[in-house]
Amino acid sequence: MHFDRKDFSDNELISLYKNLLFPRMIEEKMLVLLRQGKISKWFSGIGQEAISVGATLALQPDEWIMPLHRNLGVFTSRKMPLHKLFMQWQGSKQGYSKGRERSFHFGSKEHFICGMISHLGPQLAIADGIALAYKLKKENKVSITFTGEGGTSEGDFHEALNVAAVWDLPVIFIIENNGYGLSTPTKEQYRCENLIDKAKGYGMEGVQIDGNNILEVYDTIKGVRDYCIKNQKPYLIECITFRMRGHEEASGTKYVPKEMFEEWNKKDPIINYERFLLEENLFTETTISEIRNEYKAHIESELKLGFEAKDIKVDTEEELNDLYAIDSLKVKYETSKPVSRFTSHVSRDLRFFEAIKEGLHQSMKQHPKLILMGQDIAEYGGAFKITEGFVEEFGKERVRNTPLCESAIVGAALGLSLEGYKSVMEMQFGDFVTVGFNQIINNLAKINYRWGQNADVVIRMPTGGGVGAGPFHSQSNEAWFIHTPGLKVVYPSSPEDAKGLLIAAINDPNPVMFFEHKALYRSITGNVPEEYYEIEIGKAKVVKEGEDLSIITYGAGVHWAVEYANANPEISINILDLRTLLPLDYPAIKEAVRSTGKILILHEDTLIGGIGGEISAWINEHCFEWLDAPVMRCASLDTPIPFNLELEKNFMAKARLHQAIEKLLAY
Ligand SMILES: Cc1ncc(C[n+]2csc(CCOP(=O)(O)OP(=O)(O)O)c2C)c(N)n1
Ligand SMILES: [Mg+2]
Repeated sequence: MHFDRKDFSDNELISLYKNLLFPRMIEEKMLVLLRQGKISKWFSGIGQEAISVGATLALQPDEWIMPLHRNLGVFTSRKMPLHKLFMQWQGSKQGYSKGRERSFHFGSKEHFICGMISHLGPQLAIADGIALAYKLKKENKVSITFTGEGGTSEGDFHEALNVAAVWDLPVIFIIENNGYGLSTPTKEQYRCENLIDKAKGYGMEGVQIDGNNILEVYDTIKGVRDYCIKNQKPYLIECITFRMRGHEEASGTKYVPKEMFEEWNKKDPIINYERFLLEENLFTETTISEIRNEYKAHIESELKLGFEAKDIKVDTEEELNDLYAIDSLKVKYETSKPVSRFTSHVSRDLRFFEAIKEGLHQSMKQHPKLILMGQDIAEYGGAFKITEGFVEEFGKERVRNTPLCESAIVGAALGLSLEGYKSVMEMQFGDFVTVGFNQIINNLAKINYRWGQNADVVIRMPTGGGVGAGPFHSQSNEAWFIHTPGLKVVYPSSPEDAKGLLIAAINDPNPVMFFEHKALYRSITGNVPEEYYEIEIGKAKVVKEGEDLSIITYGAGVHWAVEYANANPEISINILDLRTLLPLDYPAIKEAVRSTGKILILHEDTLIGGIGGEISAWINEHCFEWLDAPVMRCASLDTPIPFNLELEKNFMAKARLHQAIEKLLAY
């Protein structure tokens, strides 16, 4: 292994050595502890330390890193206190995730480390968002993100690299090619000769380096960092290395030919570098022993501290409270009203889409750090023209057309949030959320609970049918998100609510799925205040009072219910518009039951697993005494949504509304 010291100072070279040695010594100690049954298993980075360490040291301490499961060297090189890391690995409350996350699946804002989720690839696009924030702030910084060679097969890899290239983002993508993805060798993972060849395909520069040579890694990444900042471009680096232990400790290495270990043992990053430093007379064997002894003592004392962690005291309230970042629900509406309502009393009629547009427009003025992202939202104005004229007013930097890649854009939105930006992403159609699903469900929703980082992101979801758009432009998929703790799900039915709720969603520091029924965009008109105002998330609204039965509904369902009530004035119908589906307004639901004793839950979503089932169960548990009939549901057919208008009409819940009301009244 050839080491080129270039013009690195002696101190720099020795410091690199120490940083390289430290994670190795920690892991060697952990192997002992594992055998003694004192800690749980983890993913070993033995043999690959030069990459984590070199990359981290090549950056400034306030540049974000997106490490993965094999990157202990990132955590140690960012000088995280070792005892706290031990506490983390033991699942202690005093670790970095209050005992909620395992091994390396946690982050720390203080150390500018973003915690991974198990799915690996999603880390990559978060780096895009962070780099975008740096770019917008005109800061001379890069973000750096890791993937194994296995992870390069994930779609996330493609999307993240492509977005970084198209948006000219200063991101360093590091591939740690260690020969295996669990048991899968590279020849079963990809067909190109070298992964670095992919850089060209994305229109970015790339280099393949010896990942076991700390000087090569450190020097290359330092240079690449300068390149990325100066040219405002991403860069791909493939580090060739080898996994010296099993996929995770205790999982074995039977599938790896013995000769490989022999070969790579000779390339050990620490032993080779040590030899080089001895040859350069930078230190002696005695210094090495001194350094080792010092670390040994440090590790022992930190371990002792780590094992002093107290047992977890389970506190259900704290568990639930940490789901959301301090939010509008808890503080804003109870203590003060920072966002006024109806002070000027000036209002006029707007169509549903115009109200959304106005809410978005006023929010862009209110928050200079609000970024809009979506396909065709800039010059084209979006598929539904919600953002028409925005790019002219707010510029290309804040109104961003995206490539066709929902997953990376949700990931980038999260990255923006890490750097203090708000973002609204427009799904061109709510149906396409499926290809951004993982980032929403597993990253946005869970991150605050996992390690206290909020995801200040709103995802606008043009939703629903009734316009003959067929199975993939018409779905109601709100129930998928209602089942995901950590998200908020908002679904307005009137122009006034749409504007106020969208403003509230953008002000809310948590991830909000904002459903906009497409059929309402241009068919509904209503009075909308001109001013900037919020409608509280989590509060339902009585649309119409009545005594014979209550219809609990939302979205298009509200209009079906009102239409029905108007056409049948002899029936006194109470209509409750939920407006927010997560969290639900239980007191309002209770009141709807108490006031009529007969409940029909109406939604355009299909029946099985729809929110109607959840509300019905809740009423059954909490309002049984007030019921005069079983809670009934009226929902769409449990089929995909057909294209033909007659078939679609029949599919819709509305087709069975009359029947459902008759049945309930007759009970
Ligand atoms: C989406 C997804 N599929 C499968 C897994 C299971 N899994 C965890 S790590 C891993 C191998 C990863 O290989 P590579 O990217 O080369 O990283 P390495 O472990 O070699 O560092 C697999 C298959 C996962 N975590 N996520
Ligand atoms: Mg691998």
